[in-house]
Amino acid sequence: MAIVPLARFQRSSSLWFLSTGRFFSHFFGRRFQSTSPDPLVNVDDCPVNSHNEWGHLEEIIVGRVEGARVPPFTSEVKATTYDKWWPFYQNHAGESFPSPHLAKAEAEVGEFCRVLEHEGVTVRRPDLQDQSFVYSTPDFTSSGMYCAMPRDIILTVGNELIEAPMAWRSRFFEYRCYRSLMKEYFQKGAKWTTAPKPFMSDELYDHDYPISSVEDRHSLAAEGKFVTTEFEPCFDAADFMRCGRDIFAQRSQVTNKFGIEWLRRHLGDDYRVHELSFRDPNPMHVDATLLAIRPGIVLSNPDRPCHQIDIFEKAGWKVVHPPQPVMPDSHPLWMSSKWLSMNVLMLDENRVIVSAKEYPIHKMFESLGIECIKVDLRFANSLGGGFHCWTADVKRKGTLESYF
Ligand code: DAV
Repeated sequence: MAIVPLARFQRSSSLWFLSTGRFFSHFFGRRFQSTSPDPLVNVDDCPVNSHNEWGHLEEIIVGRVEGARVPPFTSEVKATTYDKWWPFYQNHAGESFPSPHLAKAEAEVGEFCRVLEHEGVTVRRPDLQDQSFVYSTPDFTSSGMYCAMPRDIILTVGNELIEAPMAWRSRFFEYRCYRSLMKEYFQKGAKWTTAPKPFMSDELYDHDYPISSVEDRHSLAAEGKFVTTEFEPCFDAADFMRCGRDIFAQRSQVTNKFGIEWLRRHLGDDYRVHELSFRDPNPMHVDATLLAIRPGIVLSNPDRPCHQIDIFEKAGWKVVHPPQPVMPDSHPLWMSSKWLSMNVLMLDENRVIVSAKEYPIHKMFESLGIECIKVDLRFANSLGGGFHCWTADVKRKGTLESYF
């Protein structure tokens, strides 16, 4: 539905109510339009527009490998990483991730960008900043990490870019890498919001939280206990899955209820923000656990059943369990599980960018009538993300719709 420069109509025509989507939204309670920060900017031309995970992709931000550093081994890093990697963090905090590995990752991400461009997608990249810089706030001292995973920090909701209030101290200044892009998109008509920046003081963390055994973590997660407290809002954008008017959120190690409530109130009545939970001892980012790939189909990690999957089933959605990943144990994954196999990027409802070596999941997509575009991102996976994590939506075709 076309979006007209509303402010101009308001000034010049008493027929604006009938002439615009406001007529429809008034009677049907659905959002067919948004306002622009500059009334002279026509939001039809807004460079930012993405309501879901599957609309035809036109523009995307892809993260960068260069300069990635091992974060300090803080409570929140300990709680969200596997114990086999704890000595790696203890011994290499503040150093570069191994350079030969990063060189291979950079080549893979470069190829990923070329494939996207070949498919007609405009690719944008963040600015680099020196991640070795040690900073102090009134509450803590840390060095940085990277700007590899835009999905964690940028939540795109319609014409709005929201900078997420992430919970890792090593990510406190990560937003700076995206400011050139944010300013540019704002100038061209996007809405730009930064969620309340957390202090990240000691009160935000349960410093006694990390428990090494998986069983202990299961019971803690089931009791709703995580390394982050409810001291102040925090969330990573990757803990939210967008399906038009319905947005699904996960309370995780880095996203608290305060953060989910902040987003719910910020988005207002046009959206329903649902909180989901999973049988997962270590939840962090929902996009290797649950991922909607087109209207009516959601991928659900078979190792992490969703306690509220009936929301999808009752709405007639098909719940598809992807096959087990085939990544060898020998390949280092410093920040994630092997389930990056389902962390895919939809180019549209019928085409997916998927890991070249994850053969079983190719068959699954093909059986759903979805064409696989195979790209190898294994070395880049080591930094904690697949195709979905390595990107943030800027523009997809489509309008705000309801699928539930
Ligand atoms: O292992 O499920 C994947 C996403 C991290 N950004 C995991 C985490």
